[in-house]
Amino acid sequence: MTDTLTTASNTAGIAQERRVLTAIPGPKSLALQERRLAVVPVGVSSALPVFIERAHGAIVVDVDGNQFIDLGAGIGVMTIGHTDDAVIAAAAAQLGEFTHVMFTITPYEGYVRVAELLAEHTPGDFAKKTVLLNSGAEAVENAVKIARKYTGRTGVAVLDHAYHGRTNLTMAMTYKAMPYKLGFGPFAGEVHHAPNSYPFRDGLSGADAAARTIAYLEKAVGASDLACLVAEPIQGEGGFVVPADGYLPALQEWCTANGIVFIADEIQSGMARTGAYFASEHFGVVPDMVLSAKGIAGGLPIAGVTGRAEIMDASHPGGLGGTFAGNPVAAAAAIAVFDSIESRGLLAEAARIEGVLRPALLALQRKYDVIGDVRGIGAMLAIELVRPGTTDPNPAAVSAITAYAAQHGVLLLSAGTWGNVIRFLPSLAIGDTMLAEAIGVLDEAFASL
Ligand code: PLZ
Repeated sequence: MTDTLTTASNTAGIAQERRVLTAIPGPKSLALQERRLAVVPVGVSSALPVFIERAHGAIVVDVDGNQFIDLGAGIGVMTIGHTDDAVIAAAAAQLGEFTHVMFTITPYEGYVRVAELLAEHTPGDFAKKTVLLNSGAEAVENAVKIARKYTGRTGVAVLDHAYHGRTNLTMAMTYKAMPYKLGFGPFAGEVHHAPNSYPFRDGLSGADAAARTIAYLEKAVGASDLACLVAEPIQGEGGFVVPADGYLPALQEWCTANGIVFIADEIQSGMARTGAYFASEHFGVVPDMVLSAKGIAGGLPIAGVTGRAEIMDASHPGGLGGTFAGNPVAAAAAIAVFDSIESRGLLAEAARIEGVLRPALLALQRKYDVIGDVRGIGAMLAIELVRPGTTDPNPAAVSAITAYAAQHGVLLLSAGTWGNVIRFLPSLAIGDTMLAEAIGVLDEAFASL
């Protein structure tokens, strides 16, 4: 794949190259940051206060003209690349037709088409239905709501190190207190946190880790009180934690045996990121419900809960909805994203990226003993940093590496319960040359530690 992209948009002139022209942040960003601090609360902080003006492909350009190689894609949203022609064209065409009528007043085809595409591309060949929402957290909320209605039970099981959102229920479902929960309670009840599978830290086989999860839930809650178990097939904010083989199938089997709805939160891991439409496929699980958001619409806000028709139909008419939910412009963009994944063979691009990035990360691990683990699938890879010779988390090294990278024109995201993970989730449009260049900067960053 070449590093030259063409586009119909006014971002056509953005060369797919790294360019550092000023100190980072530059003077214009600093001035904007000052305005921002006066009117935006400190609770909404930014990992890197450089203000973005334009973006294309895998490059974001700041107001000072600096060009960054984007290895985070806005946390896995810009999966098919920034300002993608097909997405722009589809959204623009819809903008000129109508932007809102509200599906629960008068419906439109785009919503139905997105539901058809999700039914087709989520795991499982049974009848499925989809409700569309605006955000990942809202999808999680609705999945729980539907599972409760279907089962007539209240309990919600989640896994340690999970992230499910920032609303009241999803804060309760999220593991990490700081920054997501501290002082923001009381939280929704009936949420139960069970141990997960974290091979690097627990050393357990999938079967043993699942036995531990299940034993906890049976003892502390009781299977018959659980409406659903919500799990990220690969934990996102938790640090791209890939469960041991057999862990997820064992959980699913237990859920099925006990009438518990098995829900895959694929908000970060889904939509082609791992080289499959949904990461569940890599683990051989077919969830009762799959949640999607982030990468589904090229940056426009839309999210979906897709599940077995009989579960999804448990809600009475009028029980599900929302003003902007399934917005027609976002739906048009989502259809263009699905089309692009097919017509451009983007699932294979995730494998190509893994083919370049994984060996490079493993080589860095051999060189720098601060890298304790290299893991992930497709274009969802991570390194976990430790104090050399131990598994003690090393968040200071992550801060130093991400700061060095930013100074040198590479946007890198951290993750993990201890903030000691660097995650790589670039756009599938990133070329090999830019990947290699970013790896070069990463190598320099580790050398500078
Ligand atoms: N479930 C698995 O990854 C969003 C949030 C970053 P929303 N993750 C990034 C932040 O600091 O807010 C996420 C996720 C998984 C749910 C969500 C929530 O999705 O669209 O942010 O609500």
